Amino acid sequence: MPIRAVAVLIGEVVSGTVYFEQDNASSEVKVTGEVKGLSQGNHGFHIHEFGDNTNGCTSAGPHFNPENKDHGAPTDSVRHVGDLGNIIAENDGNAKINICDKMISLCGPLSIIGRTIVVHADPDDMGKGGHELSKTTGNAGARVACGVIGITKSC
Ligand SMILES: [Cu+2]
Ligand SMILES: [Zn+2]
Repeated sequence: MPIRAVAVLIGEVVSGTVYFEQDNASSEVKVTGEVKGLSQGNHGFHIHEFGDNTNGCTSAGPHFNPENKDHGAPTDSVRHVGDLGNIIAENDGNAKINICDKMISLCGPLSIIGRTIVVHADPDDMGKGGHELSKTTGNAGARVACGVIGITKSC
């Protein structure tokens, strides 16, 4: 039976809904949904460590990184588990999400359930921008919306 999860993203201007689906414990996770209210272009999109929004998206902590690696692109072998790259907003400010990721999981030690998904103001440079923050955050700037990932009904 597939495992499903959902996050409702809330920010001052930006909002959205993100769905996660995994067929079984060893299969990739399908990430779909929509985020609106963004500026046109790329926006960093990550799973952060904590499911804590008590002080807004800041309380979500750093990128989910249980294997203690440098920040990278989703396709890199050296990456944070939480590194999902960028989502792309069209000129209407809407970004459609359609990602398949082999690293995150909805169960086991790499589970993202109870953690936070964050959308950033700026593009994620995937660790290659040469900025002092490239290897930790991808220099993706402010956290413009976030939401805690929770288990949802399976069908
Ligand atoms: Cu982030
Ligand atoms: Zn990262």
